[in-house]
Amino acid sequence: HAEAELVRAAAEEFLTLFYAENPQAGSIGPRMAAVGREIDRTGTYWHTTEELTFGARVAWRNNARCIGRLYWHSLQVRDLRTVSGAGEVAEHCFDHLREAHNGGKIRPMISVFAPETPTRSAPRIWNEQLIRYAGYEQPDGQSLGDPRYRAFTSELIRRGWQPPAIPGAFDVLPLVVETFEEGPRLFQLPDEAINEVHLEHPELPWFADLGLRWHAVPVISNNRLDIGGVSYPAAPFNGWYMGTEIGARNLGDTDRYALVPEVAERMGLDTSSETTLWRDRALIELNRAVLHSFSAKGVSITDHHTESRRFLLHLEREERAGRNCPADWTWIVPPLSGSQTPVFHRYYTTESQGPTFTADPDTTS
Ligand code: HEM
Ligand code: NRG
Repeated sequence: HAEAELVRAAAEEFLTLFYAENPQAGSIGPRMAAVGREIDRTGTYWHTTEELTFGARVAWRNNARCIGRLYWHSLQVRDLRTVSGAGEVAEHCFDHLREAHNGGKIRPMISVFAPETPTRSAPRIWNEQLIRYAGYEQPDGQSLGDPRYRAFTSELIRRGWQPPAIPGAFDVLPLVVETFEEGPRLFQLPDEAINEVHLEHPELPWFADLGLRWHAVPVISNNRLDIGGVSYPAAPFNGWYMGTEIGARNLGDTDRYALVPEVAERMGLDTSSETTLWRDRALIELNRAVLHSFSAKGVSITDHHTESRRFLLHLEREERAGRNCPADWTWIVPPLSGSQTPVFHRYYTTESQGPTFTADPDTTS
């Protein structure tokens, strides 16, 4: 029927790409026939480990929002497709955090859990990332923690999560794994899985007293991985941070930690007029603190100038390989000093191609 025909067409397109880019895999004919029969019988098919690995790497290579794609070929793929119980999924996510952190030398990695099939629904991770900080609205109306996760935090509390006795600005939320059989279940992260960097500034001694920190590894867990007609809703992946993600956006945005006014005040800047550019100056020091602290602790991080150059190198390589490389200007250009980076001064093609990552909307917000 219609559904199976869509799977068949997507499978054919993917296998054609796989065999074109992997000549050592031999000829496509027998595999295409076998996949066709498997789809006839079951409505879906099981990727070989090589196909899964290639598919995940190409989904990264295809993501128009990611500036870090130069290293797409180095992605390590953990094949966890036989894992579908909530407790097991959670345990493997914690292992992922440890393995990806790798003592600070972060390894780009993806854990692929059971696929969606016509007879069995796949596990799902509710959290946007494996590590996220709780957001609270306090009785006096003030916000504590990460405001972005206020609704999610309330939902978790409603479902039985107990925040620390004294709530803080950086309380790690539990992981929610939902399966058809078990429904949504909450799992507290073990301490060893949570690696964080306390923020200090290379020249401003008072900066450390702000008590700021951030987690070392961003593991995005709400993106669906689609490869050749097979969908993997739970496929958390990570690379390392670009400093601006933390220093400019997470800590700087007015609807996030909104730290610019406080930093400006501690710096003794003249905030009486916008024309002193006190916001810009404070934001720069926040970002210097992030890059400095991660480097000092030996945790992989990159700055937006270096990453922009690498991205253009990636584009050149893709072009030379005869491939289309979609990019979304509004996501690629860094939120700080955009025009000082080469990625600002040009346009990109945007048409999307599979395999893909797709951001699922938050389950609760
Ligand atoms: C988005 C950098 C690795 C897939 C982004 C963004 C940055 C970035 C700066 C924009 C984020 C934002 O504005 O919120 C990097 C760096 C990496 C890396 C420095 C280091 C290796 C990876 C890996 C994957 C990946 C390993 C997947 C296998 C994505 C996707 C998005 C994204 C899907 C869009 C996320 C969304 O829609 O919210 N990346 N990335 N990236 N990256 Fe990467
Ligand atoms: N801005 C988000 C993370 C988005 C993806 N960034 C990466 N991805 N670097 C934040 O937590 O600030 N990655 O896979 O490395």
